[in-house]
Parts: sequence; structure tokens; C-alpha cells
Amino acid sequence: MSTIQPPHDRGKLRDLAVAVAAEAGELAARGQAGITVLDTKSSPTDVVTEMDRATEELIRDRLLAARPDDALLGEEGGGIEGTSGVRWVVDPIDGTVNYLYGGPDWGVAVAAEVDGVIVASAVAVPVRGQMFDAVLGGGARLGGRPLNAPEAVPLEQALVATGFGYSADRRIRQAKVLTEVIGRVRDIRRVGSAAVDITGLALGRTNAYYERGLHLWDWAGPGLIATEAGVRVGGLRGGPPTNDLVIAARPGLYEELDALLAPLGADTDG
Ligand code: LIP
Repeated sequence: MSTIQPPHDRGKLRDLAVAVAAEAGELAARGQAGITVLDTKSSPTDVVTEMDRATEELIRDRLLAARPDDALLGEEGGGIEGTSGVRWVVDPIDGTVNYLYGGPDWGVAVAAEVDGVIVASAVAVPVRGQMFDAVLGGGARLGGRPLNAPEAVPLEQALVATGFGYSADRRIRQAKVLTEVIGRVRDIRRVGSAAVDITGLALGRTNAYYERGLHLWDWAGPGLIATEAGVRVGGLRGGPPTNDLVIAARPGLYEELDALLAPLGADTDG
């Protein structure tokens, strides 16, 4: 006999995400000084520190203690199956290279997904004392206050953030795409954390963002915060965001950037 589950309370999922991201952010911030590389992943420059692992462990323990039937997808620990219909998507430290070098631009991202849709999200940027959160259909907040992204600017006045993958071949290709973009916009920023880049759109730190080759944990939770702040988060040619390409900007600018990137094949490696 099948049991019908009540709808998940998005506000409660958001509150849990915020509490866990805050605790994880404190742990990671305490551990930043003197951090060393523990291992590498996709390439010798794709590092993992002991704090990436310890922070993900704390997040996993706290989420599953509160909600033992949920599933979890984490950057460092792979996946855990669940039965509740909720899956947590977790990036314990997004911007690991910034973290390793003692910089402030790294974040802890904890998001809840129901039926493949992110419904609640928290991103802590601990060194900057920031906590972003959002609920699908319920708005975005920074430090508990409503957050609305500034209006779009024309492409030629847009400050555009982007990032590069860890494989040398992909980076070279991304740099080629960039040579076509940089002459058409105000300037480019490479912050080093997709979570900081995407949530930063809601603050007007930059006007637009695009990146090829992210993983779900890099963009999905931060993406809900940006969307709820009025930013369009999608993929190439107006499609949905994917790991192949994420584009994010206020409507109007989004379409201009999409039209620039599409003929460049910014979602491919060749
Ligand atoms: C990183 C991103 C960064 C991007 C890298 C990588 P990590 O995540 O946030 O902006 O350019 O490709 O995905 O590895 O620090 O969690």
C-alpha cells in the first residue's frame, strides 16, 4: 500500500538549511588558517582540503539527524539514498582555492530539492558575515532581509563574472570564448566561487555571470537565491541551467549575453 506524503514545508527546510550552513560556515572559518591540501580530484589543481571533508561531514550529520529519511548529494561524499522525497544538495566549501589561499570569497551551500526542483536554499559566506537564503516562490533574503537584484544594464555596461574549470584543455577553450566576450562588456571578474558569484548578482556585485562545467552543488542552491531576487538563471539559448552552461543575469541582459555566447559554443569543449 502506498502512503501519500504531506507536502514538504519549504520554510522549515529553509530554516534547517540556514542553521546547518551557519554552523558549517563557523567550523570552516575556524579551520581556514593553516589549511593544507589533503588530496586532488579531477586534476592536480582541483584540490580538496581536510576542511572540505570535515565540513561536509558536519552538514551530513546535522541534516540526517534532523531528517533521517532524506537523501543527500554532496561534493565530497557522493550520494546517500533516502525515502522522504527530499534530497539535500551540498557544497561544503565552494571556492576551495580561495579558501586555501586565505581569501574571503568562499561559501557553504545547502539546498533542499523536491522532485528535482530546488525549493529551499542557504548560502553562507562566513568571512563576509553573510547568510543568503531563499524559498521557492517566497523570495530571497540576506541576513533575514528581503533581497532584490538591481535592474539590468545594457551588455556593453555589464560587469560580467565567470569562472574556469580545472582541466587545462577546458580552460584554454573557456579563455578563447572569453576573448570574444571581454570586448563586448564593461569588464570581467573571476571571483573563484560560483556560490559567491551567483548570490553576488542579487547584491549587484556584478551584473551577469556565466560558466561552463559547474556541478549541481555549485549552482543549484545559489541559483534559487538569485532567481528569487529577480535574476534569470538558465542555460544557453534560453534553456534550463545545466552543468554544460549556467547563465545568470536580470532579464534583458540575460538574453543579450545568451545571444553573444550561443554562436561561440560556450557550452562545448571544442
Ligand atoms: C569551484 C567554483 C569556481 C569554478 C570552479 C569550481 P570548488 O568550485 O566555485 O568558481 O570556477 O570550476 O567548480 O571546486 O571550489 O567547490
